[in-house]
Amino acid sequence: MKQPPKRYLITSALPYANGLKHIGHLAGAYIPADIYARYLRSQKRDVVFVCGSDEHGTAIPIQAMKEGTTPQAIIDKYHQAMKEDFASLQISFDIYHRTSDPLHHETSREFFTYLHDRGELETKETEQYFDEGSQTFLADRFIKGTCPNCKSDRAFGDQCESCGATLSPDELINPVSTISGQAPIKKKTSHWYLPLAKHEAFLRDWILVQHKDDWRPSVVGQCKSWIDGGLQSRAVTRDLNWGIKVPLEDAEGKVLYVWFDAPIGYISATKQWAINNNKDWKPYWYDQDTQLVHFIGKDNIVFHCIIFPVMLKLHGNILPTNVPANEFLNLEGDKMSTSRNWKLEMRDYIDDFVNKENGGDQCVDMLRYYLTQIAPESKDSEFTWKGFQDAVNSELVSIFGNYVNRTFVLMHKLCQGKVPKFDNAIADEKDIQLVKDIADTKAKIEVSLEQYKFREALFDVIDLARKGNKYMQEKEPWIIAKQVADNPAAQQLIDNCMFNCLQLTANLAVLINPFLPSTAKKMCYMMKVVDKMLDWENAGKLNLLSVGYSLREPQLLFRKIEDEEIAIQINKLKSGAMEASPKPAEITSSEPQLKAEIVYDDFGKIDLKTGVILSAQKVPKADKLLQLEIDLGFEKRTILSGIAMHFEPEAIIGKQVVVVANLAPRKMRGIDSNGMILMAEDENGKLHFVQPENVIAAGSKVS
Ligand code: B3M
Ligand code: ZN
Repeated sequence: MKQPPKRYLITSALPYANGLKHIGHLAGAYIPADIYARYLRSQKRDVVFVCGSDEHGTAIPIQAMKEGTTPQAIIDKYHQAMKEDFASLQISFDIYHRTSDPLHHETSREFFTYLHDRGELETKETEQYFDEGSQTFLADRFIKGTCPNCKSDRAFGDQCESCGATLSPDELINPVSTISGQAPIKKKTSHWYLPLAKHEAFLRDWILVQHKDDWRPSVVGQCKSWIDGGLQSRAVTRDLNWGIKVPLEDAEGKVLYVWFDAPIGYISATKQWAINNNKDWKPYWYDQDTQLVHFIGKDNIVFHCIIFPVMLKLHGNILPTNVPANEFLNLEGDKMSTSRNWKLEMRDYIDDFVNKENGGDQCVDMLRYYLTQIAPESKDSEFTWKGFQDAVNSELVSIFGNYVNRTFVLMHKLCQGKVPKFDNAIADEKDIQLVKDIADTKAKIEVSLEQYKFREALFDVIDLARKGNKYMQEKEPWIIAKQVADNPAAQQLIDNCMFNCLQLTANLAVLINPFLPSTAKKMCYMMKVVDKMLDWENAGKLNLLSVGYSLREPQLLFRKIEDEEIAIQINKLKSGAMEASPKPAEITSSEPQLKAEIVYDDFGKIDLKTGVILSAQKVPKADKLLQLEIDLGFEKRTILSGIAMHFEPEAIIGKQVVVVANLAPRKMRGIDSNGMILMAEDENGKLHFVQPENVIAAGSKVS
């Protein structure tokens, strides 16, 4: 067997302190790293897990402009908020640092100076856009113009917001400064560059040969296309007044490029951790027997696999052992996007689930569970609220929670709440198989985790609980219990079964611990054992609970997620996105289109009443129709309405509506529709319910 490394340094991408982070980030770079760190800690390995806020780069001053405040206020606010959110979701960083810290500035300047003094950087003079109004060079993001590709005027110097094309400032048609609104001029400026081409041979060998089999294919593939595409020199400095000042005499107004200093943030975080804990940080960055693992999203691959490793090599540091980058997580059928407000922030989940009365730690574990189960390890994956509900209700509740609960209930009922004795003499094949399953599962999970296959590992834990349920179902101790009065010897069959079920429960706690730490803790409480039992070496043992030991009453490990909770979330997501959708710049037709005039009597013939939607369901083979059951106060009606493209059935239950109550019935798809509900259509073609301002009795007259 391969000797494990002496120590591990685990990093999660440093999130920009320019806004709250969403669950896509969480699933990509934080939960997997946390599982890995917890797993290694449970093996008593030497592990340091570092992260922190990325507080430089143009993203920060841009956010400050948006919020009408200073960059400093922005980083202070979001650093604190992100730190809290990670803590709420039990991401167990050993340190959550920040790149505005003086220790980081110093570490980054030292790094730059080291490379500079050894002649590893080159300087180049280029012409860049300069804003005379504010007397500053303009970073790509500060230049706006017309997209050469789609002709939209929502294009920036780095990317077009309309068509997504990657741009350089020179390609923009009619560029203007977003700071002054003026057209910028071109001005000469010089910068320091990291000449990557010089290191091509090293990168080829290190990634494409040495790591071709143990890194994820998508990571190796992306690196290969970068290298094959020709490695350009990368500027490591910028003209900007926010960031780490370039530590040279002739560098007025220049700062280190954010992607130069941010990964160095891993080093400064390690230093700060060492100071806090009275440890030496150096072995973590210099000793070859350290396993350095970067957890990131796929958009950060080039920085962590090409640029930073070159910097590390030149600086004499160790290189990452692996960079398990994840793909993207989509949300309810669409890419997550801050500008379109199509996202689920960690904070939203914390507020709506964790901080609720029926929430707490179990809801943390529910999210951790689902995000691991759908982790985009090899391809993009998708978060849906229905999927979340299913994962919780039919796996955590019905399989894992149910197994543990049944075991406890039965041991209290059939074994007086004490761990019974196992009699080997009457052990059968099923007993032997269960013991084997426990050992096999442990071994399998270890292999998966060492290969960063978290989905698979978690599946195997649940699968073991599934096997436990099956074992218990087949043994039927509750049936045997009926025979004990006539045949006292039958009790031993029950005892054997419950002994195994209990030892399996203890094993499940050890195995689930890296993934769902609160659940494991709760199980320890129920079993009256100390958390030390969760040490990984205990997995596979069958004596974790001693014979005769009395255990507590069971607690529910997971609650169910109700349909209404899901409906509320889907609604929230959709209405949030609606608010963010761009309003048309102008009303196109000047004359509103009106139908021919009517007299009052015409209107008086229409009977309008308020109602409440009692139920809603899709009509088979009719994309647009929902079948609604409406309470009109004096009676209930079935009404078909063409709103299925706009609302999820479960999201509109309980809504007040206005109904044309005396409309002649009409048959559609074989169903009688008795009336019509009124809807308003907005400028984007989206439908809204026409409804009374406040809740009033169903059947109220509308006129
Ligand atoms: N802040 C980009 C990102 O959040 C960047 C990561 C830095 S990791 C050193 O995607
Ligand atoms: Zn475009």
